[in-house]
Amino acid sequence: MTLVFIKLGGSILTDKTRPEALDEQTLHRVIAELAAIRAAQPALRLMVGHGGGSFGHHWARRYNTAQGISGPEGWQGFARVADAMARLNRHVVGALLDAGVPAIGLPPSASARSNSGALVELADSPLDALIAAGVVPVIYGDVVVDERQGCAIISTETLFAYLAPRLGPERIVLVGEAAVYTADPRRDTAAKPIVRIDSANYESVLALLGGSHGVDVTGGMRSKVEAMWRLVNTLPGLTVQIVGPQPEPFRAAVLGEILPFGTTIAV
Ligand code: IP8
Repeated sequence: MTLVFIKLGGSILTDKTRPEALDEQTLHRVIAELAAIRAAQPALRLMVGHGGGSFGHHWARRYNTAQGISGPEGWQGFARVADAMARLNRHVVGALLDAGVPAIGLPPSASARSNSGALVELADSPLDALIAAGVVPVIYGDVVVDERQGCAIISTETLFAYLAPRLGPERIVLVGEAAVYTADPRRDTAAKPIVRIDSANYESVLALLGGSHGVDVTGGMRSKVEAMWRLVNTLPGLTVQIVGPQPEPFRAAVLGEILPFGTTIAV
């Protein structure tokens, strides 16, 4: 049984420059592809995670939620971020159900705990049981209760990094930017995709990476690459693919085919 974790990035599901703006067309296109892959490969097990885009990041920025509870409005901000993320989750789960996929949204904030922003607890046994049954759990970057700072924001990549040793995926597919680039492709026409990140080039790639486009309180591409690099180094055999949402790269990444597009992170 092959398990694949798939992150649908907030940048493809939403317009990150406008608060709570869902990109319905992209959502439905990606979900239709996912449903087709699942129908063609009934033995494949999937867990979906999604980012915050202009739902969670908008409110988190407004209340400074990633830094913890800092003022009288802190818990209101915490609740607003959770509410917005649950709303985005309903859209993703609804699209999966409409496409015939038995999907269930599970809010990480219901069972997670962190310490100074580091995730220390998250219920994994319901996920394990659901995945084994062929159900597709849909988790997401969320607020969590934090032992020291009151609350924190945990990104989808951090949830995946916590769950990967416990659930044993073969691949992690991060769907968003088409690849990791040598420079910001929006600003620099000479930017080139980096096909593979491994021990030969990891340090030099990291030196090239900055933040992300739009509102992102969890760090952008650099922190994603760092987190995924740590993970592939601790879990032999795991590969991470970074691809865009177009059907061909998306399908190839989920099925683990050799990719002529995107970036592979592997040791
Ligand atoms: O977009 C953070 O998740 P990410 C979501 O996966 C929130 O980094 C709550 C802002």
